[in-house]
Amino acid sequence: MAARYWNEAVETMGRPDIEALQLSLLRQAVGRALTTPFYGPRLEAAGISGPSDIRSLADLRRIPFTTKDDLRQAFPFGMLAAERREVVRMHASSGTTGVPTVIYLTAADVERWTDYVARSLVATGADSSDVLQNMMTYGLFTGGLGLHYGAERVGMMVIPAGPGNTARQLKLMKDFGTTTVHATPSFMLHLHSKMAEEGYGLGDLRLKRAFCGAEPYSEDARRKIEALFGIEVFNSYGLSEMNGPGVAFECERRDGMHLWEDGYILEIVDRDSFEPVPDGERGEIVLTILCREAMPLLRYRTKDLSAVCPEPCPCGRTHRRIARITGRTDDMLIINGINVFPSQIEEVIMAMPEVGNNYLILVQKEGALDRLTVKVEVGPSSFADDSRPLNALRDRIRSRLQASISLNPRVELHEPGVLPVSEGKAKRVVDERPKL
Ligand code: DLL
Repeated sequence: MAARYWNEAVETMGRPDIEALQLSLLRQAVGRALTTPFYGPRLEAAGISGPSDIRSLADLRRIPFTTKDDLRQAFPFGMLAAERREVVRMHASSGTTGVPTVIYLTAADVERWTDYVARSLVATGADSSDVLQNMMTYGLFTGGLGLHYGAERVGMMVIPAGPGNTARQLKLMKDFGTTTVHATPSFMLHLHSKMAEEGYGLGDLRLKRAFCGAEPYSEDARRKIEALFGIEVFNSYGLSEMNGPGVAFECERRDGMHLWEDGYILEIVDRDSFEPVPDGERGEIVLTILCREAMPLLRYRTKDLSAVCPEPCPCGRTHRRIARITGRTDDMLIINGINVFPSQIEEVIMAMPEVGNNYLILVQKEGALDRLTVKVEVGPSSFADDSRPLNALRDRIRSRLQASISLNPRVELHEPGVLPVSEGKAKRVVDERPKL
């Protein structure tokens, strides 16, 4: 197979060159981080007061980890390393509470991100002859704009469809000869389940490939989507803290995701001891973004579990591959691609005096999509003969939850004592979706 590159020199760099580049970029990143209210005192406390204190890549381990909670503490500008007037874009993702995780980018940062995405897409075999339908959300979520810019850079014709609305998606696919889609894997399965009903057959489509990510899925799910549509599915990993999509992407081999090591330093650490694990062993992904001017993030604990694929990739790219993500070390739920922390739901519910102390979060599959139900106990007086106040309360809970988590849950109200009370630590989340 003739490997095609976007930037061959960078993508096939030898390991010593990658490491030398990482060291020099890490020094710059540390220099920038030191100027921020969050990292300044933290790095000083770790004995790092200037870039020259980083003498080798091994010194990375002197830097303390950064967590999502740190991002929350630093909200809104505690990690900003650029002048406000240099910032051209922000994105945000859910935090563990109502405080979101915010990321800032300068024009040069957007440019670099665009480059990581462009090279990822070319690695899948995509080129300017392709029509890309982007079914990810445009907005604060990074899946829409992030991939869009990279695809345009490659010269693909981009249809900025956004998510949902299967009938319109299928019509766009047919009318414009979409060859490539970007979607969550669950939406791909949902789309297929609606095709016949909407009057479309595979013969109406010119689809060749899909970029799927933003939520966990199994190898079986990949094969299923490939078989149903007769296409190739490429796994794509990213997180808003590290820009978004374009952190790691599968090449034409579809066997692990190349993580762009000129942009990120990858560590995989034991989930309990935080010591590095050998290649091939699973642990938590820890990432350092090397070049983001507006907002450095050093040794960010992603909470995602993966492993380094130890073998070099036959495609010729030297940037190491990570294996499919098999889970998280925290309780973050990903529901139809949207990140939700149970604590966000609790915060909304507990702020409503009509609501009792017991609640349950239920996540199920409904067809190909995820379904969130929040069961809430309310005071006995709410269950009077007149059901109108109850309905109003249900609507109020639903709309407050929707405002907080950007999902429209089903809300069930129950009389006190109906929901199970667990002994010891309350089990608030029941996730009935099939495991990976
Ligand atoms: O989901 C960015 C993205 C957009 C990635 C489009 C890929 C495609 P966040 O909303 O910040 O950003 O969520 C990041 O989603 O920490 C993982 O837990 C999960 N995740 C992302 N990609 C994958 C994947 C975007 N391919 C969080 N497999 C991450 C499994 C994934 N989980």
